[in-house]
Amino acid sequence: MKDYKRTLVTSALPYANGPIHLGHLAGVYVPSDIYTRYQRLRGKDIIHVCGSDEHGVPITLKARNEGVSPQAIVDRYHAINKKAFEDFGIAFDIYSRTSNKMHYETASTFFRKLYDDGKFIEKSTDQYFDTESNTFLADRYITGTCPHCSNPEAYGDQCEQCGTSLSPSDLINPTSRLSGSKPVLKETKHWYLPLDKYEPWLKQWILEEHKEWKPNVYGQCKSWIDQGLQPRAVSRDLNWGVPVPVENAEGKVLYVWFDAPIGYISATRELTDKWEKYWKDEDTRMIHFIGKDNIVFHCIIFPAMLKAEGSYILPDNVPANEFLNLESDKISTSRNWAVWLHEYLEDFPGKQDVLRYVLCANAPEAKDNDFTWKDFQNRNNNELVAILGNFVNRTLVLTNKYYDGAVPARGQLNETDKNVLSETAKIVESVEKSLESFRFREAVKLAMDLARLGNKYLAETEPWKVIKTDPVRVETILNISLQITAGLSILLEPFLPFSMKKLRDYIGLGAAEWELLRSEEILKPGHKTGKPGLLFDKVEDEAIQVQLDKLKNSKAKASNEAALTPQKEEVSFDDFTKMDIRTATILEAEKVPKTKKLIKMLVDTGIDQRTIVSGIAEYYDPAVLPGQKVCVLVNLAPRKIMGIVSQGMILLSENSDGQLFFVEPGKTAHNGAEVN
Ligand code: B3M
Ligand code: ZN
Repeated sequence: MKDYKRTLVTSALPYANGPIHLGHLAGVYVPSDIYTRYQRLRGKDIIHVCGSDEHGVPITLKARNEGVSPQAIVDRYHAINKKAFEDFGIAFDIYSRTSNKMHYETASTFFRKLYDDGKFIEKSTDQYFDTESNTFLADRYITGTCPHCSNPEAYGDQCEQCGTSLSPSDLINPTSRLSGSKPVLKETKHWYLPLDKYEPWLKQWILEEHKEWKPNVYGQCKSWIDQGLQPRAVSRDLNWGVPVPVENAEGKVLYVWFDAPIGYISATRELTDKWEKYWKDEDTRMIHFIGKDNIVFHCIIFPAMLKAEGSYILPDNVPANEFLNLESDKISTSRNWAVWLHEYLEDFPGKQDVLRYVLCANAPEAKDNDFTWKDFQNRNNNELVAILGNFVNRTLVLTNKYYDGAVPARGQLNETDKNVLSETAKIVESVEKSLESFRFREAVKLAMDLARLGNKYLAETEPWKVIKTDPVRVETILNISLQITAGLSILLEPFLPFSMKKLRDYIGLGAAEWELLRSEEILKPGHKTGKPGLLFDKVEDEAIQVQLDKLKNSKAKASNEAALTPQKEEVSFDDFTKMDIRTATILEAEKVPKTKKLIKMLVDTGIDQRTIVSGIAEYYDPAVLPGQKVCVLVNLAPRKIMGIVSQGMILLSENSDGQLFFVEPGKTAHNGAEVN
């Protein structure tokens, strides 16, 4: 690898429309902080930039729902998230924000350069426009009927019932979420980055020159490039964002994913007037830390923007992590299925390092992984307390007991001593190699091996016994144990900054200097160590149960809110009698190909045998359905779903935990019996 003079580390800018949760930490911020802390300890010239991503439709939607301005939303969450990162020791050199002046100026200048250099395609297309609120509608602002499954509440970009991704023009009866009115198609001009033109260069730069990128990153880039790159709109008809800096562009802003990565540049400009040596000097190594959903933006779109602008360096590596699930379920803000950092600290005050440790040891580096509170408890109790805490505590207690805290001089080294010292050096080297290769799970396990080595050394040498017969020997044993203790306080600093600072205070060691790990003795004979405290304490079952109950309540509450919709408006008896509901039996059932949720059934309604399609594939195996008695609304107008004509609707109820159930008639009900 090239010998760079300096490193620029960026961490994905979290949207300022909600708090940070442990998935964010695991995916992006613990790895980027570990890497940056390590490089700083090695004395490298490195900066770490981050900040709030404050534009985009979700922020304007949240503002509308709360009846406040987008600025109020981003001000709230910028402050919450900035504090959460500080509380967890994520040591950015700057945590900026993209609604500030520096960013507007940086992003506008960047866009204008590409515009003036003729790098954009200008194209006018028809977009949905809400005449009542006089605004163009972003995809999420439009709902309508899904053409595939007839879900009446599908969004302009996706149907959440059958999972199909859509564009607004696919929707049947599109409706504006702003005014409820029917939007009209209106011509609008936007600027497009012709990614297709950069395809040959991206093929060479990524697929040929960066084969060392993590397989999950390289693979995603390859599949995007193999599918063929298309021009991508870099502006939107919105009133919240960086205004498009060209004439006659009122009401148009930069697309959030165009301006956000430029936020890394603006943050650097805020941090240092020497920002160009980080962004425009080939002797700088740029590394982006992100989650897998941001790979295309950081490996394809942003590099194409940088290449088009012409004066910037390109990322040398993008070690993206996969996703972390929580108790075997996807983390979800809307279902409150998450562990929010500020809430974690309320429940586990002072235990930031425990979460950092568990999220690193269990990181989704190559594939999605699962966080469980049981694993959190086990790793705290069986690793941090029983291995690391236990070793350093025994060493310091014995040093205080035998030498009043002073480091004893070592005497003649025997084979065991020599092995421990050479093993220690090997562990340090292996931790460095893992960290340099962004293998943080491996690195933290290797670092903890040093504590395991220390425990084994004490168990083999038994100073508490030997003290009676050979006190000189004990001086050597404890000298070596103290060197290992000091070594741990430096080696684990990137992972456990709070606890290792405490440990260095106990042993009277100042700032962690990585080079000390190569010295013969970190703590010299006669050096005074202090009174040891407990670095970690046990997490009890009750504390874990509280967290599990919290999650269970969230799930019940979320689905309860979903299921217990308020009573609908009153209907007359005549309205009801229009509906013809019959008892029926399912004869055949099969999954609808290319959908996640749909099953096609042949149903005997007593009147006839007919085909009905239902969104129940996530709850029922088609094989068990033949013979199932159901109630069917037989006079519902037929609907085409994924090309299948569905004649009627099988009545289903949704339980509080989101489970779907058939509304079943009595066992002896005949097919065709009327339900009144
Ligand atoms: N705001 C993070 C996300 O997709 C997105 C990252 C921007 S980094 C320039 O949640
Ligand atoms: Zn659908």
